[in-house]
This record gives sequence, structure tokens and C-alpha cells, in this order.
Amino acid sequence: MLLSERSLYLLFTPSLCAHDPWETLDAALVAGVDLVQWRAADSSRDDFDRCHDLCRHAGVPLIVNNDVMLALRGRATGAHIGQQDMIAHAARRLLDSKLLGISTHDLDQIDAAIAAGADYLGFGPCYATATKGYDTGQDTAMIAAACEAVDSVPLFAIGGITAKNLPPLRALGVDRIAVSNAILGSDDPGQATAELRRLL
Ligand code: 3NM
Repeated sequence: MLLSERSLYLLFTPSLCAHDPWETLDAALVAGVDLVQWRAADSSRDDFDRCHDLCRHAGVPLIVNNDVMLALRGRATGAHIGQQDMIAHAARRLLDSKLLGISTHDLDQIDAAIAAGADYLGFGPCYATATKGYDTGQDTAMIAAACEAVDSVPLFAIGGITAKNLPPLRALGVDRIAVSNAILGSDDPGQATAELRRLL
């Protein structure tokens, strides 16, 4: 499956799971998560490898947040960086043909990320989210403008997205999302994933 065909991106942080992290990840993969980000700087290499194995068995690419060297050493599919993380051009060079994802928060950052060679973008926060300490979301007009502005690479809307608040985003043009709490914090991660998948 091409990256452009993937639309439900799980940010996986074992410590944020309401239940057993590995059962959570497994249930999410079975129910339709089709891209995973390892977002767990404090976790062990064994945990990373376990995540990697689960994703590989599911045929789902694994992206490492903010650690290009782990992405390379750990044979991940790519790495994701934010605006404060490693400089995008350096990450692009180090990753070579591996995927590079970049978080963006406005149209200038979108242009810069594409110019730096991002393979996909995150754009947010769409809503307030405790996961990253954002108190408010972007203007709806800004979210629509971001979706409209990007057609050369996939754009994943992110930040506070749940099954309840996804439909208005869909109406703004959002067709790919990245989530953490909506799945990891759910009592039934498989059902939560299936519901998001249905809404996409
Ligand atoms: N980045 P949840 S929002 C990691 O706007 C992250 O760039 C964001 O987690 C951005 O789905 C966010 O629990 C948190 O809100 C996503």
C-alpha cells in the first residue's frame, strides 16, 4: 500500500495506554490503523523492537518520532520531526530514501516542510489536547486552507481528534488523521479504531 493510501496514523506511547500497551497496539493494527509512530523517548530498545515486530507482522510502516538515528539503526520506515527538532534538511539527508514526516502549524511551515523534502506532513492542533499541552485548536478556516494548500504529499490532521469531533473536520477537507488518546486512552482500542476508520 502506498503512503498516500494510508489515512489512520497512530502515535504509539506505551505509557499513555489505558490498558496493556501491546494488546492496545495489536487491537489497533487489526482494526485498521495503517501507519504507526513510535513516540516513546523514555522506553527501552526492547520495547521499540516489540513495537517494530507487531507493525511488521501487520504490514504497517513504523515511523520514529524525533530520533533519526533510532529510525536508521532500528530499521524503521522513517522518522518524524517537529519544528523544534532536528533541522529538516539534515534529517532529509540522513534518512536518504526512508520516509520523513514533519509537523506543521501554519502555511509557511507547510511550504518549508515540502521544500525540505517531507514525504508527509502533520498539521495541527485541530483541537485542544492534553497529550501535547495545547489549550486551543486552529481556526477551522486555517485547517481548511492547509488541506487545500497541500496536494503533493499526504497531510495528516492531528490534535485532540476523536470519533465525535472528526465529522466536522471531514467537512473541512480532512481525509487523514493522526491520533494518540482517542485510541490509546480508550477502554476498547479496537472498537475506537474501527469507528475512526469508518468515519474516514
Ligand atoms: N502534535 P492526541 S497535536 C503529537 O499539533 C501532537 O503538531 C500535535 O495526540 C501538533 O490525539 C499532538 O491525543 C498530540 O491529541 C496528538
